[in-house]
Amino acid sequence: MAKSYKPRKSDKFAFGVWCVMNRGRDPFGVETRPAITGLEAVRGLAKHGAYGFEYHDNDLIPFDATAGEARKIVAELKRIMKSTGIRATAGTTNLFTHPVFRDGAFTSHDPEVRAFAVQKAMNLLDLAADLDTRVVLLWGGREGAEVDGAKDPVDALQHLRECVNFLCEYIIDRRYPILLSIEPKPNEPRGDMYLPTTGHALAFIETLEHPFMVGTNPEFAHVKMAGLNPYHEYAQALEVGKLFDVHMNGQKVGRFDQDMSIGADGLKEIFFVCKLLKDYAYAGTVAVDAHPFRTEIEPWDFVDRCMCSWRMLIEKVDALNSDREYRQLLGPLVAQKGPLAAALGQYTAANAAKLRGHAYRPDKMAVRPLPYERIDQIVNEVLMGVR
Ligand code: GLT
Ligand code: MN
Repeated sequence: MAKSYKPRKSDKFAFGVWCVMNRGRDPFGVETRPAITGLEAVRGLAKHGAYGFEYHDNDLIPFDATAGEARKIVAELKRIMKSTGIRATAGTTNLFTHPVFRDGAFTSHDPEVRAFAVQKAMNLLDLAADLDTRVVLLWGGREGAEVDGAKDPVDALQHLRECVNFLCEYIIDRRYPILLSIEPKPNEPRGDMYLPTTGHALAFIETLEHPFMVGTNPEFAHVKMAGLNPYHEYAQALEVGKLFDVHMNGQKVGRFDQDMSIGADGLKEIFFVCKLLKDYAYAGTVAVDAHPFRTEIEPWDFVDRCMCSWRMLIEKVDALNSDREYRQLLGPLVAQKGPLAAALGQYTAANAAKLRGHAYRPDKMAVRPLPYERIDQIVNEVLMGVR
């Protein structure tokens, strides 16, 4: 790897430990990589220069571990964190693997299943507080449906709201400095999942009792599965101060959840996500949620490559933002001021009269230059390294 693209702590790269632990199993084939434990994954990530790691409760502590076993694992994890400096940047509760969650956790019909899910999430919040994790993700892996005759989505959303409200109160009660982040996904593993996009998550958050405690972490692959534009999705969360984390990867549009490396597909699209985060000084972690190709025997080329690609993207963002021709073309378009722009800023009777009274010339307005072919070509030239 070229030296200048090595990760720096200031890049704030984080990886899901589950990404590194992923063994290449898919619906048609068994594992192609040997098992590694969560602790080994954390150690490896630290060695490869990651700033942080994200974890599920059960990536670190097996579902059926005793309290004593859990204590031992957490003690060892803390030792690794202390000696390497790696941080536990985000945590989450696995509410999708065990068959008890086969028809949802927070959206199950069964109140005992919902209560068990909330208990598991409260335990995860305790662990997160202990590890100084500030963001806890809510990815509703099983929150969805295949059979619309079997579940009313209004009921499901109400159950979900009740559980998230409960967890917010728990965080407040315990005085944990933790924010919750909803990760939207349109489908897979469920036929349809609740809160399928960033917009759905943002609308839902506003209906909570403590909306300020809850944000969202869009995932590049999930946005592309829905056939939407990642730049726009991330922007919508960022614009309202709700971009609490980001999950990055590569993905072909409309496919199953491929979770490929950053840059493996959708280079131009992820370039614009990178530009958004840079342009608006996003301060959170850049978390990779992907897995090595099934053809890999071990995960570390994947880890290095994702961080390297992101750093190259940052370099390209800087190149575009400082490109003279790009600035000359774009500058005048975005910086148009004048009395009409000012009047649009606030409704008053006088401003409405101003807008009404202006002598518009739509035929003239319709032919003002918009040099978008040239702008897009400059972007491509920057990305292809020929400028
Ligand atoms: C799972 C999923 C991810 C979520 C993780 C958090 S687990 O791998 O594909 O997108 O972020 O639970
Ligand atoms: Mn994710």
